[in-house]
Amino acid sequence: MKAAAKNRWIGFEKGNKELVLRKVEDAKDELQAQLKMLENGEVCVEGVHDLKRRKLVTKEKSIWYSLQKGPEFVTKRKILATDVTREHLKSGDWKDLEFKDYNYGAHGQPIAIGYVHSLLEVREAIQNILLEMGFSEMPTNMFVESSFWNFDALFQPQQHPARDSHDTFFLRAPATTTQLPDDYLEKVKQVHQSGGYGSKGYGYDWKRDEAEKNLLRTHTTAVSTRMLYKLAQEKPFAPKRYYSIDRVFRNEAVDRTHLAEFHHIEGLICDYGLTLGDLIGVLEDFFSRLGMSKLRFKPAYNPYTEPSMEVFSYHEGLKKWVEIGNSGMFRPEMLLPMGLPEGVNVIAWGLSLERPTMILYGIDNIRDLFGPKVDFNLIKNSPICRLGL
Ligand code: FB9
Repeated sequence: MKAAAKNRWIGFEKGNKELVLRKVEDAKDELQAQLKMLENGEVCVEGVHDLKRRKLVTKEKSIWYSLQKGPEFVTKRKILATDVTREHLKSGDWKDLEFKDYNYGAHGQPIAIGYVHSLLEVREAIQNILLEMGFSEMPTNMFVESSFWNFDALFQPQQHPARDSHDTFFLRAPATTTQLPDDYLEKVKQVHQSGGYGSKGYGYDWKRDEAEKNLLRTHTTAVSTRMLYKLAQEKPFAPKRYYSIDRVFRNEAVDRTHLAEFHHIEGLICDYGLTLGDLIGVLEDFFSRLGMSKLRFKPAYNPYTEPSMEVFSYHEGLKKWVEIGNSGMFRPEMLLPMGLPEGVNVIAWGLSLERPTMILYGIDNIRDLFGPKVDFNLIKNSPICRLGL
């Protein structure tokens, strides 16, 4: 009824639903017709949608392929020879052999070779830059250090927050050291307690047993103190350029860019009359060899350097200013108790090895680069480091 009404075959009188009126002489049953066409394999496109809606038809997709013999069609595959073997030569059937074309694009057999960890690639590049700049490496083979060389000798006060176990890994055994140079230690105690050398010191009660506590070094600046103290004992004084690149340990929260250990890169120059200008100059020289030319310097604070500066470089790839290190002039309260001559200054700077490696190799998470979760494919496929080249 509804369909008939819809197809205007029938109609109703106004207000009298009971009476059905004939509207057309002969009702052409479109639907019927379409179903017939379908049976004969003809499709009337405009009707299909309606037939589908009425679930009278379903659409099925079938793909047909017609196969013809190709120009190379053979019934027995011809094995193309790839080598002329002794047998071929002996049998003489090499004459009618057909050879496979050379595939010049073929990859060679993967050769099982060792892969240099990208950190070591960058380490070597930075080491070569420092050697070219006349620096010589400091011995950094002692991860365990005393609080004395790691903090006190750097004029870092004993109640400084970095000196508690929240930031520093202290050793349970051997918990303390006994090998500290007494006379020098006395001078360090004095400068902490009551100053000298133009400084008023910190004015607190300095404790030897605090300085004797063993820890995992928090920076390779601990090695710089040892080397500067040793240099101060060598008379006459000779200017020196030293560098260190090795692991340091900090009890820090691990996140995308921080682990509880990283590689600290440090450079220092010890000579008469060095100024902040000399420091800026050597920083520009060093970082320009690392491909970072546009530098900015921001005043900063370190317990052992005054003045101190954070160093920033505009990174074209990242389109932003990146903090690329820290630097400063070692305080007289650190240098003079060592016995370095008046007028000798030490300019120094530091950065990490992980940060440049992550940026140069596009590594987002430090865990992929260093530690138990290193992604070996990342190491295998890492291109050689072209720094300073
Ligand atoms: O490496 C750092 N940034 C960096 C360096 C190079 C780089 O190269 C890219 C190819 C372009 C990119 C980034 N930083 C130092 C800056 C920051 O990452 C900082 O957030 C993290 N710092 C570490 C310490 O974190 C607790 C990096 C590490 C660092 C900081 C300071 C020193 C050493 C390492 C120092 C020092 C110092 C100061 C005065 C005298 C002597 C030593």
